[in-house]
Amino acid sequence: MFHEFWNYGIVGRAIAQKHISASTLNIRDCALDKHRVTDDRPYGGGCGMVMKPEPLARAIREAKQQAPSSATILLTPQGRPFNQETARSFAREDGFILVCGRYEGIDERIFYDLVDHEVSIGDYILTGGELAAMIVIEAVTRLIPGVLGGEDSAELDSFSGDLLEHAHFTRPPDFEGQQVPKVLLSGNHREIEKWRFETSVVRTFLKRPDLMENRALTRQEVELLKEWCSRIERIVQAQSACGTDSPSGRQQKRRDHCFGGDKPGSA
Ligand code: 4FV
Repeated sequence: MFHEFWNYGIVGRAIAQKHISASTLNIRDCALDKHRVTDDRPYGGGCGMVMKPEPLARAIREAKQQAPSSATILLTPQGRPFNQETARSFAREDGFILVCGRYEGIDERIFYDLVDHEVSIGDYILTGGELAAMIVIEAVTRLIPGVLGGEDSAELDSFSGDLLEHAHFTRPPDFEGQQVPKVLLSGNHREIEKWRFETSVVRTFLKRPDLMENRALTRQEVELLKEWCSRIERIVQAQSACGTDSPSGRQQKRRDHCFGGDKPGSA
């Protein structure tokens, strides 16, 4: 699985340009018995198989010899959720050893002194840790200085700040009758930045409010939300003023890209 991965895309380019080095160690090559067995039935019974401790321990120790300063990370659903912050912290390290399990799991005794961290890419079950390892490697490699050319910098990514990315548009200016927001064609970079900031805030507010609830908001964000609150307040006042809870208002379901509409706050 890694053979292709090491020769493809951002990771392939980063290896070719020597921004990173990467290698794999097959755990089965560390199984010394005639049939090179790496799994066995679980003590206490039950379905599925468990990864045996001996080949895995030998493999991890072999990897630690090759990379003594690297922490050993096991990909497991029981791990700490992997996110951009984790990726940033890993990118600050010299390197890391990723252990990709298979079967129901690995013998618990491996955790005692051979695994430094457990990381999960999400609350779902994979057949093996390989894909999870690739996700971690890709996310971290993008943050290595020099890997992403000038044209796209990781700094602008979603989660690089604490907001989702603004809406993106490219040619044609008219796609099936849908226009690109005029501000983006204005060349007025201050207005464009303002629009992009506001669309990021509204998208985050609507799609991932948790990203705003669990952190201190910036002064700019607070001001914008207050401005929206007062705008919404005015609308509600106006509604109650004309005492109508107009059905038309309700039906009026505005299919609005709400993230791409002309006025950023037109959510
Ligand atoms: C997983 C995850 C994951 C569990 C048993 C491999 C599988 C099998 N790893 N985030 N979610 N691993 O499902 O990291 O050994």
